[in-house]
Amino acid sequence: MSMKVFIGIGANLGDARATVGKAIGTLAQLPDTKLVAQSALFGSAPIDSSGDDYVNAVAELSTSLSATDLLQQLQAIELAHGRERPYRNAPRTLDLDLLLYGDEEINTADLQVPHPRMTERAFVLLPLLQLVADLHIPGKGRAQDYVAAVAEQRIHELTPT
Ligand code: PH2
Ligand code: MG
Ligand code: MG
Repeated sequence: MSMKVFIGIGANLGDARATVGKAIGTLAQLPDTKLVAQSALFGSAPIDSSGDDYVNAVAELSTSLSATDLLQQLQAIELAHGRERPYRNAPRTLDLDLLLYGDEEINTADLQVPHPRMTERAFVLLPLLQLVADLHIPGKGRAQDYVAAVAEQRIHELTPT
């Protein structure tokens, strides 16, 4: 069965903008998966992190991969882009977060879906809402209802090249 899935994409090391573009292309080629839509790219100040501004985006996929298989694929793509994890929230060449997997709530040691911090972050909410204005987040309610609380976070849509 195909699941509607949303992936949060972030990068703030190296040519972040190019990396995010390439990552979306790679997501589109995952087995048993289609790229349905992609948000604009956004520039955003690091939240609980350091270094340069991030480039962020969200991709919508339709996939018959299980959440676990998809997570493994995402981690493989991160590694292929030179991702290292020296410490929590360290600057990164590429971060791919499984935000939503259909309307499932998953709580295992390796995977929590919906992503536990997604409603606290403008760099997730704004691109997501571009794709689905009336998005409902399992266990949390309307995504739009969380936007006012993140209004102080610095973020802007990047102009297409
Ligand atoms: N990712 C983090 C921590 N902080 N800040 C911004 N602006 N964008 C991110 O993608 C990001 C972050 C942890 O994954
Ligand atoms: Mg992340
Ligand atoms: Mg991550």
